[in-house]
Parts: sequence; structure tokens; C-alpha cells
Amino acid sequence: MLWAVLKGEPGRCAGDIPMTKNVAPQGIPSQSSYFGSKLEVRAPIDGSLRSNYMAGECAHTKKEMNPWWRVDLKSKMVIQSVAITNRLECCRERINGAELRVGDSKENGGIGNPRCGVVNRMNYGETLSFDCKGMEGQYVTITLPNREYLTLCEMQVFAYPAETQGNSSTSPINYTRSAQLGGGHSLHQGQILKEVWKLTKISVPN
Ligand SMILES: [Ca+2]
Repeated sequence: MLWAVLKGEPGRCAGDIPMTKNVAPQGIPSQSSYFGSKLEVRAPIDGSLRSNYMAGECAHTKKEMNPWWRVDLKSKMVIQSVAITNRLECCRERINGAELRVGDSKENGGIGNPRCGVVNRMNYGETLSFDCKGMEGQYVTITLPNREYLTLCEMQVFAYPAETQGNSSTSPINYTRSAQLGGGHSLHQGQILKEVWKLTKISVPN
């Protein structure tokens, strides 16, 4: 037996296997407070990894305890991975310790929902991906467990609707490249996560 990773054809998948795609742009964003314009709340789901706050490309809260930014996916989703993009031109360390939370509670921004991952550290403008391993929820939140500004320039949520999940034979085996590589994997800025990869078991004759 040989385990191999085969590159799937983008935009298609085999059989009735649920498709994962970035569902965040269709969501409803909100945040705990506004440092600047309220228009900034949409910057993390505008599909762009540009990350200069001074150019209006990021959301930015006030300095406060447990600041948060949240996307409401409108229905319960099965979440494979979440990728976040840090600010480019300043203050890269502010995001250290940030927690990604996934669940169905929107109370207090959803910061009490189960945790998918924690940011150790990120570079300027870096995009970091976390494997959420199929956690389910309507809300995805990033929050800081301290008193700080929270700045977020993009959040990509790779997921599919929970109601499409059937019996075990239809369990998803599709992963975005970021999820396949594991949580907290750094991606090159500008990389668009559209490719779908399939993990397949192959028999090889002796
Ligand atoms: Ca953005």
C-alpha cells in the first residue's frame, strides 16, 4: 500500500463528496469596536490579501479587553480550515495569542465557542492557516485573550454546509492545501486557496 496525495481538479470533486470553498465572503462580519471607519469591518472578507491598514485594507478594533472580529456564515457549516492574514505595515506582534473560535453561539462575539487554533506569532502581512478538522458552527471568531488592538486583514473559511453531511460514506476527504499541511501553516501572501486536494489510497503491485 502506498499513500499518495493526488492533486484534484480545481472546482470539481468526485461523487457526492462535499466541496469545500471559502464561504466567508458570503457571511456577515461584525467586530467588538471600531478604531476607524465602520466600513473596515468588511475588509477581512473582501477576497483580497492586501493588508495595509492605512489603505483601508483591514479591520481594526479599539484597544480593549478581548477584542473580537466575527463572521456569521448564516447557517451551520462544517469547517475544514481557516486562514487569517496579518497587518502589513505595523504592529505584527499584536496578533500574537489570537484565538480562532468556531461554534453556534454569537454571545459576546462568539469568543466562548470551541477553539480551533491559536496564533503563536505572525509576520507582517503573513497569511496563516489553521486546520479546524471539521468543527461545526455558524460563527467564526478571532479574539485576543488580553487588552490589545485587534487588526485583521483577511479571513478565509473553507467549509461546506452541515446539512449536506450524510453517513460515514460521504465523509469529506477533500482538503484545501492549507488544511492538508496542518494547522498554523504559513502561506505566501497573495496565494489564493482554490485548489482542492484529495488524499487517496493506492494499491501498488509488488
Ligand atoms: Ca481583505
